[in-house]
Amino acid sequence: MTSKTSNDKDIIEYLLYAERDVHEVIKITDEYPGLTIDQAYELQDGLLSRRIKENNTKKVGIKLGLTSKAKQEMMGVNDAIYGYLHADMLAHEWEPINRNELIHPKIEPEIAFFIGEDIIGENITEEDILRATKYVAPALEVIDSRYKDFRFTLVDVVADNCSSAKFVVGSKLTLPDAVDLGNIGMVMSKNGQVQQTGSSAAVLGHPLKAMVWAANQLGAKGKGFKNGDIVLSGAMSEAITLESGDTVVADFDSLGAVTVSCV
Ligand code: OOG
Ligand code: MG
Repeated sequence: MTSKTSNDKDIIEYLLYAERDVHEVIKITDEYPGLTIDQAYELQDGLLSRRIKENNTKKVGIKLGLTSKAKQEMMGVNDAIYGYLHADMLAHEWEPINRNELIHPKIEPEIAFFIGEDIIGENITEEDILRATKYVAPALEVIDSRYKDFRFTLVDVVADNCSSAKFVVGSKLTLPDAVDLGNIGMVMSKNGQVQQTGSSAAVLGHPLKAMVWAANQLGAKGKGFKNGDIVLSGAMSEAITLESGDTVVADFDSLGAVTVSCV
């Protein structure tokens, strides 16, 4: 039997190379059914330090996931999840994403928060988040679970950095108190056809609630949102598939639109 430490190393390499070599892998809980959610976050930490070294990149923000009740029910969980965004995941509206670099990408509409001061601690409130938010902006997140058929348990997805792959932020920045953040409608189209509609109310009832949840989870570990971070607050609708030749537009009330294309 191998020690916990060498298992951790094996799992981290397994997920790192799945991403690098663009191939899907069997979910880790098939081999390690006893893993806990705390261990999954430790694996995520280990994976991200390795990823930063390997890709010569750095942390630029945080993403929240499973913030909608519908998605939580689908997975049989009561909790959202969080992962990290790296500089090499940042994509641009003017530069198509390369389908060859991804396994089976899906795309989802989100509100991005630009954090202007550190929020590290516990008992963080919505007011604290609002005060620390410089701007909000429309965003699209490309998720690309490294697991076969995009199927996983909560432990699997947390260890896999919550399926993070790419993200694009629209260029229009809005002051957070200039809009009703809890009630922003959104229409997402692919190649000119409407695919999903949604509302920011789908994000734990209000995106600020999701932000508070994450800040306090991080705070309990001595971490938090940092000045300069971009935080993706969670999908406002179901994700849709992204294939070569697709152009996806998410158009948000008050915040404007953001576009991604894929070659
Ligand atoms: C997990 C990541 C979910 C979101 O916004 O809910 C996520 C997944 O569904 O692969 O990023
Ligand atoms: Mg997401």
